[in-house]
Amino acid sequence: MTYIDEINVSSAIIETYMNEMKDALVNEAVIVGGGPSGLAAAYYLLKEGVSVTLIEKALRPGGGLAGGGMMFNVVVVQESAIEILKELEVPFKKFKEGYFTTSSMALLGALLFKNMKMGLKYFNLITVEDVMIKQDRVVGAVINWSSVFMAELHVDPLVISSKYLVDATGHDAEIVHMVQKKTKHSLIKGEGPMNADEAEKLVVSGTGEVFPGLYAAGMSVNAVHGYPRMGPIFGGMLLSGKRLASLIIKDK
Ligand code: 48F
Repeated sequence: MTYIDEINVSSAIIETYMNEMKDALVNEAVIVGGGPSGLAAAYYLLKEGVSVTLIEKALRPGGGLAGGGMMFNVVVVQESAIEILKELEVPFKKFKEGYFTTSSMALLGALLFKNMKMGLKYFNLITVEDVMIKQDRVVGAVINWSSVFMAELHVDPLVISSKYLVDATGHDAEIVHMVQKKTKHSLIKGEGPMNADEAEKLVVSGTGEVFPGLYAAGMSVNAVHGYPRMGPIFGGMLLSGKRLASLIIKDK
């Protein structure tokens, strides 16, 4: 039996993490937000061999997926996205014609596990606080420890580069807001009221490039275009991530 030396444990963590972070300085795709759309986009990009770095400001992954609907950790998925659940090997049940339910934990677990197996570079507890724009194109993300913001410290950030930066930050479309503020281009209309049927279609059709080098997926799409919200039906989030990946792959 190997004697367990605490210094070796610390050293293993520091060295491994720093090597992974160094590996993530120059990137093809950087996804901001580890909610359902960001995780689905990562899955379909990785599947096609695109390297992906995902930055998540929270401790735990999943964004709004983990809490299901009003903390009932069940989500509804419609017929058009059932193929994705099958592909991810997520168990689901038919509720009635066109409506299926699954555990938000099973969906989150499957997305994360499959992504990590394919080499996703996932960094939690890091916040994207700004973007790098050169020659009118978004070319990177400005990052800092989330704890810096929580403690209201004044600490300068670091930068990672991106060929494709994806705003998957949810209802607030935080990254598009940053680009709007810095470029003075009007990019955000603001999310509309609840209308699940419309919102689920529009979130998919509206997914795409918002500014050169910057893409929107998931709820940030609806915030950008002024589309409605949809509540705890998640097929649109998965399909938006899938569409985002196909657009980036086409553009490569
Ligand atoms: O909110 P979120 O789950 O976004 P989404 O993928 O899915 C929306 C649904 O959960 C739900 C819905 C669908 O029925 O309406 O709300 O569009 O995940 C967004 C993630 O982005 C992280 C945040 O912590 C969350 O996990 N995030 C937000 N801003 C930043 C960020 C930032 N500046 N830097 C890093 N992560």
